[in-house]
Amino acid sequence: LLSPEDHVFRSKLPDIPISNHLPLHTYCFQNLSSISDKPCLISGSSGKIYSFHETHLIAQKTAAGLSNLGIQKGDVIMILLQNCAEFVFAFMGASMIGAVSTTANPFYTPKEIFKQFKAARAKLIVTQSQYVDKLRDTNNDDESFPKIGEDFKVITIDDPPENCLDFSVLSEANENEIPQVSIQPDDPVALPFSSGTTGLPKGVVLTHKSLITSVAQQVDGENPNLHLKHDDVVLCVLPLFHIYSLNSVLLCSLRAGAAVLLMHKFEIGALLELIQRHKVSVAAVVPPLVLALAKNPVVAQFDLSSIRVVLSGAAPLGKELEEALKERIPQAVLGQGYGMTEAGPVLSMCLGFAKQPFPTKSGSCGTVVRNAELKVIDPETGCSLGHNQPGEICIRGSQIMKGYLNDSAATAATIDLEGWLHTGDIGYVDDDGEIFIVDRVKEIIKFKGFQVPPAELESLLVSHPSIADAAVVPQKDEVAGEVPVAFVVRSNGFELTEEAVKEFIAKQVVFYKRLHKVHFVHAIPKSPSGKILRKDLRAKLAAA
Ligand code: AYL
Repeated sequence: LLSPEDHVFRSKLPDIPISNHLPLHTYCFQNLSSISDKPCLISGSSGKIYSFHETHLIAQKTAAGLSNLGIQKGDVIMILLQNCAEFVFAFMGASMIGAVSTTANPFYTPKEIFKQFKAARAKLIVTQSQYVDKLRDTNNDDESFPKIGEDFKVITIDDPPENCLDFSVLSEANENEIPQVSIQPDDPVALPFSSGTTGLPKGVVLTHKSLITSVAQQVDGENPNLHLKHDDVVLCVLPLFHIYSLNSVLLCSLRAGAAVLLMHKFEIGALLELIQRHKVSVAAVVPPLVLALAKNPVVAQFDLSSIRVVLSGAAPLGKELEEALKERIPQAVLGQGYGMTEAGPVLSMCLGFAKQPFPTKSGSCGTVVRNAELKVIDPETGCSLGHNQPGEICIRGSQIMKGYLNDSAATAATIDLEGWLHTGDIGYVDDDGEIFIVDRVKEIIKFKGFQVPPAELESLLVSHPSIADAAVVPQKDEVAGEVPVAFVVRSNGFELTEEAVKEFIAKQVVFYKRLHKVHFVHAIPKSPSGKILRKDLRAKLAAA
């Protein structure tokens, strides 16, 4: 499968055997007997602690409960929750009966939730009572939401509103009633949504095998790339509905026997207080959080000496910011992980986090994970490049997605015939094997690590009667990294203000997809084949 001319980069760590023939839950709880009484989940808000034994048992009960409600192998449930223990029980419980979890942002608008719910063909939603109103069909003018209780079931983790069920129907079921199912390595277990290199959000099929491989690449082996210990307390403030936190925080901690401190939302004071109180030792963050930790004066009032590892990922981290945080938390190793939902998600991770660490450079996104191959290709010719030459990063290994849900064309455009997944990121590998990302050739805009798919905003914009054409591109932003801005062509003779356009979008999308600026233009630059010339628009912004 390897073309002889391919230049392939590998980890400095040797390949290891990976138990990716197991179901994900079996793998994650494989060491249960030796850590049974240790804290597994700590609720930041209530202080409640679930041991590994309890977490496993409640997940089993939840599995039985889901089955009692008619959920079968291959069925999809939607988890629409902020971080909480029930998220973990629902996800692991679904895995135990061969069901699949699609995770979504509870701040999504009804329209956004409905789209994902429908595309995933979910049968049940686990959520909080405050979000149930969004699931009622009165919210959708164009398409009607299926009916709660009739077409799908809704479980709430707090007092259930009308036609909804209490989470106890899951968590208090009889664990002996879990149906016997045979789970194959290639069966799906998670279905996050991502727009990938182009277009609208698509379901990313992650199998038991892909997630086990990814977790093992991080935390398994004699010298794990990300060394998590039994006495570690891992901060889980990033949302579990995003694959970064789900994989690198939750699944990795479960496997390694580390405790997970769950915070349902980010608030700097509460965060610092919890780090101090629970002696957080490993913190997974995104660049805007690094900014807060490095620059906010309130940080000086707290004891952060327990932190030994800070992992930043999901968006580029500025070198200066990295240096600034190092000054504040000098005892910690600060490094990056680089991931993409479709890649399972982790492509590379800082080798300074290893049990026997390697020296690393600031600004690097780490080294390709073990048991995987990475290459850098010339975007024009497709030829692989050697050290220090920037090109499109491609990855191959058992961790990558099986494909997009019901979209073989998009899958074929992302994973080539030789099994290489093309990331749409431009980067290079230096002489020490460290990866540096320098640009992005794909459309996606990253607001604080969240995906903003331009195609989604463009299709909303052109649905407006006074808009003839539109394009959305990223603009650099100090705090968020990037923000979406629009170029809009008004329909002949129509009056339309910037405020009206912003407002029109704002009421249809989650907060981070809101437009920060609207430029009215006479035409959108396009290639002869009709593709928006995004580079030209980005250049226009940079010049302004
Ligand atoms: P998605 N530096 C620069 N860009 C990054 C980085 C990074 N460290 N990490 C991710 N990106 C960008 O699907 C890049 O453009 O997954 C990439 O293609 O929401 C895109 O974000 C993917 O966005 C980890 C660490 C998971 C990171 C992740 C990232 C998941 C984000 C697990 O341990």
